[in-house]
Amino acid sequence: MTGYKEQGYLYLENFFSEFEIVRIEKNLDKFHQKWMEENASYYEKGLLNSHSLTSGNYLNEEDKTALFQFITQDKLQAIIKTVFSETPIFLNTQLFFDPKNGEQKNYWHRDIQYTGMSVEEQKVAIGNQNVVHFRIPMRKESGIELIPKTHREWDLPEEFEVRNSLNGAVPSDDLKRGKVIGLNRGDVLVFSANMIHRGIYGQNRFSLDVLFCDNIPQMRNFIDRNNYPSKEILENLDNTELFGL
Ligand SMILES: O=C(O)CCC(=O)C(=O)O
Repeated sequence: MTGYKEQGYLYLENFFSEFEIVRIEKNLDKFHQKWMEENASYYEKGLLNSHSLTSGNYLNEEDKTALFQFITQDKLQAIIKTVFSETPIFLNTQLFFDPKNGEQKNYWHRDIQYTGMSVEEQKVAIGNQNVVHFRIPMRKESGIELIPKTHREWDLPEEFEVRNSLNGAVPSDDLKRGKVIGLNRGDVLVFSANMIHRGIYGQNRFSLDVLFCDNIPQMRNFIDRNNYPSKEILENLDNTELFGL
């Protein structure tokens, strides 16, 4: 499990057994079905992900417990320890699926570019603030394209132009340093949200992303405590330090 700190990502093939995946898959399907019923207009307009599976009422307490037990299991904890220098905290969950329109273009970005920070602030922040995605695909998918090492390194000029649509470039333009990581059911891709990356759509993808971040005041502002486990659920979990406890 080496390489994350230098490269900004970690690809673990065949990490989960079929048994482990099946246990959460039915909950993800249930959430997605309800989300689609209530958010059809956003899906029509191009939305390709939902979030906050552990808040709201699409899932019941039993479903949420199963999801939290998956998130806090020792096996994932072992990766978390190699990725973060200090114990991180749980940020949220997301589901990624294909956009309705098969022609819709993907977009290179760093998650941090949407936080309202200036470019100068972002350059500093990628050195000392971390949000990490654990992508867990339910199906074979084309995966994520990323630029290794950019979790700590700033863009080349053409990369900055592409993700910010400058000088005639558009965010879906190909980038020379891009590396595609295709994924299969059972695999995990751990990657820093600081990195320059984009999703590759197609193959009817359906992936759970679990996000963790540094337990520091700047990041705690982004946490919605409604996504955290209830007292009753916490009693059934290990590794509760992931919730700052
Ligand atoms: O899979 C995608 O469509 C994009 C994923 C992504 O950009 C992210 O997780 O931050």
